[in-house]
Amino acid sequence: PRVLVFDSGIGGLSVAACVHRQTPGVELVYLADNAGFPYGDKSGPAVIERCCSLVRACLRQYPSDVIVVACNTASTIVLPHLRAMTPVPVVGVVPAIKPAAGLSANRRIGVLATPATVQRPYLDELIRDFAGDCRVIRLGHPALVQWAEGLVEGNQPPQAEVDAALAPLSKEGVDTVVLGCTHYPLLLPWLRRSLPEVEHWVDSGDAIARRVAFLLESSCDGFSPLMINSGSDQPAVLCACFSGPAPEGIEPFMSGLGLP
Ligand code: DGN
Repeated sequence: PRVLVFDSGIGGLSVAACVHRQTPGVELVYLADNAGFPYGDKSGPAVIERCCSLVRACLRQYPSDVIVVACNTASTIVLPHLRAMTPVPVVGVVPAIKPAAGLSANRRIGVLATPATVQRPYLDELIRDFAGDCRVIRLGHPALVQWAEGLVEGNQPPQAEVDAALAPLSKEGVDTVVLGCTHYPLLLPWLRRSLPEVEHWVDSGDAIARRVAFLLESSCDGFSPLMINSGSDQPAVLCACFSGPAPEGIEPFMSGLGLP
């Protein structure tokens, strides 16, 4: 089986790493639209048009069994359009409000995402439906994705600026933070240093990986993640397709994530 994982840059690799851990025999095709990065400052229709045409082109070259939109910013708007375009099952990412509400002891949750995601009505609905009695503080910061992308070039995020960016969450005393952008798990060491009092950092990678495993089991004849885990030493294949020039540091960066 083959899974297409898609993001505007390297952020979706945090999700691809979870899919790889959960179903190691599956071939992963990673589509990084680094030419279109970042999606956070594009209009909704522009993001929809871009995602649909890139995924269509990528599926032609790499027919896939499941498509993962490993980008919260895109998932808030493109899923119905992709589903109308292809019969291949599409899995999107949403900020993990529900698990965070289950974990927070002091009932104060931070949602860290791109400025576009924090403003979308979709997030209002998730909070209304799943945050329960928790107070939710949203923080959209434009620089965090840029710092995560900089890791590919070997640039370390500036800790003092990360501290300043996260200060509103520290002020509110949140004990749980939702990583509502797939780039942010890549920044965890810096985020933890900024907010050492936070007990739970919650992202959606493992939940997405479980959903992908379930879809593969029901759609691919004879595929069982358990069988592949124990019986196959075939490594997953990772091909990165870039719609612009591939950043030079991408290969060692991918191996750092445990991807071949
Ligand atoms: N990784 C994307 C997300 O989860 O929202 C953000 C990337 C972007 O283009 N802003």
